[in-house]
Amino acid sequence: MATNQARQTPAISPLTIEERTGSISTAEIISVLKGEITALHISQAFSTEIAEEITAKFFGSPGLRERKDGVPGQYVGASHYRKDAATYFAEAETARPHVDALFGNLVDPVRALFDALKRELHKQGIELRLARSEHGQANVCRALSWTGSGTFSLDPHDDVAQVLRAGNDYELSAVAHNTVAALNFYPSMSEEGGNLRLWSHKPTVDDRKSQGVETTGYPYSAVYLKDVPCRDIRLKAGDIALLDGGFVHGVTGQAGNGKRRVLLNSFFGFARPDLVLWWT
Ligand SMILES: O=C(O)CCC(=O)C(=O)O
Ligand SMILES: [Fe+2]
Repeated sequence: MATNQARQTPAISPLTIEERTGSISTAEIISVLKGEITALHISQAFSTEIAEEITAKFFGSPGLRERKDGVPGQYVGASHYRKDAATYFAEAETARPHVDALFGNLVDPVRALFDALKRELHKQGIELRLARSEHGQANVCRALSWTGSGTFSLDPHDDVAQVLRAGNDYELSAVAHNTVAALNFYPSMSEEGGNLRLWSHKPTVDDRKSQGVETTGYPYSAVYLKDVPCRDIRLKAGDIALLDGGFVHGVTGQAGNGKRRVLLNSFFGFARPDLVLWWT
């Protein structure tokens, strides 16, 4: 029997969002990783100087590319989305000098967070490391600027489908059964819009099948999400957002005639009780 897409009713899961100003702590990161809270928004989490350096280096990067995988955007770095492990890790190796160059000679705040989390998890008997294969290893982050126009500059999606369907040649597939945490640093923000919108819904495999997004988790239609409550996280340059990527989320349309929205993104999660993997 063919499934009627509009008839599949999304189950509602409550959102727990914490928002504050200051420095992110490893305890907060671990609470998202363990699925205790849905999202964390830290305002003014890193300096304007670093934000401006990353933004300038991103737009001037010789490694800046247009996405060609059906998601409108520009990027520096590598995305595992819709790629086999050999292709992804080879791209990660090639892109590494460009990712490293985004920070100029300033200290990379994503790596600083990674190192702090690694130390804390180590104390708890848990290893944190970059995902790897015989073809290479993941980078600490990738940089992105979405170029979709209309209601969303990045359409509603979840980050789990791409992990679940990453394929057996990826060690990170195991993380899909736990929380896939998505970490975003925002070096630049459009004057209006560009909000991170979260819907009160964590799609199952059946939900994805009904929407024809089983392997990608992208994009969920307006009809499907129509009766699902949502909340917007309003972002500024210098903010960090950390979320459970299993919840449907997207980026609202952007306006204003100046600044482009840029983020640094990474994913991480438990592959085993004693191992957390990190990738992009
Ligand atoms: O740009 C954002 O705020 C969200 C990015 C995102 O959801 C993703 O890269 O999967
Ligand atoms: Fe996402």
